Amino acid sequence: MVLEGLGKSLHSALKKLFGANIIDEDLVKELVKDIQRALLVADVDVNLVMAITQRVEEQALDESLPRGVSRREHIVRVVWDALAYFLGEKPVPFKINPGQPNLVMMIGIQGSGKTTTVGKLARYYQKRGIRTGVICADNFRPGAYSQLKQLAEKSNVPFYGNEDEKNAVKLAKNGFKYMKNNNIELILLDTSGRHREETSLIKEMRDIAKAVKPQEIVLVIDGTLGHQAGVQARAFHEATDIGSIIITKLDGSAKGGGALSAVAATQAPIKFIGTGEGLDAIEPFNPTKFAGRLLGMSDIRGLIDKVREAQIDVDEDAARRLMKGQFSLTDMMAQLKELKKMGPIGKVMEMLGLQYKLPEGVAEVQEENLKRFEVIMNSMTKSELDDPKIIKSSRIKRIAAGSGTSVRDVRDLLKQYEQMKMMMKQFGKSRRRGRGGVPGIPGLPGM
Ligand SMILES: Nc1nc2c(ncn2[C@@H]2O[C@H](COP(=O)(O)OP(=O)(O)OP(=O)(O)O)[C@@H](O)[C@H]2O)c(=O)[nH]1
Ligand SMILES: [Mg+2]
Repeated sequence: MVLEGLGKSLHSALKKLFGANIIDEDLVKELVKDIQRALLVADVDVNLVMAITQRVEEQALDESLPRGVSRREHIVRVVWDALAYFLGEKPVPFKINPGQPNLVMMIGIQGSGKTTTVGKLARYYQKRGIRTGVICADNFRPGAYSQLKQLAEKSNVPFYGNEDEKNAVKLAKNGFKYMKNNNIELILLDTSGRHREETSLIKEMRDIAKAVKPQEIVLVIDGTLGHQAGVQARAFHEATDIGSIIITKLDGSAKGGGALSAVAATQAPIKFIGTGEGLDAIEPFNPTKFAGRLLGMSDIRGLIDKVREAQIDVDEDAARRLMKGQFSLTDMMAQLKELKKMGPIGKVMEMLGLQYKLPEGVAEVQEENLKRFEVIMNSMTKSELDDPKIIKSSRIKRIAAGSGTSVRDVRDLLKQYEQMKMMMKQFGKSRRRGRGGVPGIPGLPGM
């Protein structure tokens, strides 16, 4: 995954939130510290880190919760929004006029990933039905021609290059002509990376751009630069108003968070990110989605809806009794109903990113079962409901007959009860040992 380290630590910060019993100022402070630590390790600029977490701190305990939104949901959303905000604006794809030659030119310092990115983009757009071609205007590095030629062949896109031509501007012009003659809609121009710094890079960009008038100029930045990437991005963004950015090597780089946030801070639009050496390792950059992925939640709406649906006012007394193992059949029924409300519980857990497996049987509370249990319980006395231990075989027979069910049905109910009681006891114990209960399952001890 992209930025695995950052994702993991942000995710575990949020997990704490879901596992906590009380959400107060101390917890938010702890959350903020965890987020700060995670961002700093990902090489996010200190000032940005402070700005992000200040936003979280200010809004997390905001008194006015929107109607129907719980504190937990609210905090998740605040963190998510803060990250997305600092990762940039809405996604902006390349503007490609169909049927026209659209020239997109790549620039970037040595080894930033231009040629690889041209290869990836060619494949990406070709697959989406846009006639795409690539031009090698790198007359500087000896291997450049064959590198791009091979990439083009792999994706079956037209290639233009000329190893004997030493003039980059001429290469670009001839290539453009060639592509136009072949009715290519998206023409990707690869340039040389002889530059070590921004000024010489920008000069060459101007020379070539003057000659071929690209529709868009893309600065390719190496994500392993961390927040230093911001310097390049800023110089570039100031020099052109048709510029966008692609950040490469975000796979496995501990510093990618720094590069992303620093570049976003310059307001230059980040259009794609490179996430590997392979030809398919490129994806459009969408700040909101990306922030969600970093938090380990791919779908914030889905998550919030689920959490909301599942939100239950927990009766504190009942919870306390449950944890002491004082657990009646009536309590069980209430719990089963709450569990059912959450829908497929595994899904909820997955969305919260928690790998917790409920004991078998508990998760699969079927509508039918619930109804049958209710019918059976209606034939029980109050003392039987409160203390099912006293239900031995003669009582079982009586209850089965009275409720029109079978002895086996009654035993099933009692079995389910025993299982659940055991589970409650275990949660109670693990909580006392400080491991928390079932994080995030409202209605079960552990909230
Ligand atoms: N892991 C990883 N490696 C990448 C990515 N993009 C490019 N690379 C690698 O980075 C190295 C340089 O990539 P190139 O595409 O040749 O870079 P360039 O900017 O064209 O280099 P010059 O033409 O010499 O300026 C190659 O080894 C690529 O495989 C990426 O997203 N992830
Ligand atoms: Mg190259």
